Amino acid sequence: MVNDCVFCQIAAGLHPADVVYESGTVLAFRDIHPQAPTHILIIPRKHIARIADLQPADAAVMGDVMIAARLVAEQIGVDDAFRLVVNSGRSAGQSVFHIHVHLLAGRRFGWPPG
Ligand code: DGP
Repeated sequence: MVNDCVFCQIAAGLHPADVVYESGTVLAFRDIHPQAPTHILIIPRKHIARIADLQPADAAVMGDVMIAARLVAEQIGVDDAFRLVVNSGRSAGQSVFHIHVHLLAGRRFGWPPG
């Protein structure tokens, strides 16, 4: 755990969050600034700052993150249509440096993304 990382704090139960799914390796909770009617963040419990920092040893936990995205989409009834977004690096829009997958649903999404 990285003490000054808010997502590590949420994973440790030290910071409040509206948790919708948890397992030994993954946590999913509602985004505090939703960009769609459904906006959930799926994180590995392990602190990894960015996709750009991933190592081969992280393959299993990142697989767990993607499977959790599918489970959460089913659980909340949006599995017919949803978007997953991962920002890596500040210029790409990343503001919290603990990997998170945004699960967005409940409205139409444009392409290409902004
Ligand atoms: P990104 O810009 O891709 O790094 O997304 C970070 C997201 O995290 C952003 O949509 C807002 C959300 N967020 C930041 N701090 C908190 C928090 O303390 N709790 C929750 N639930 N979401 C947070």
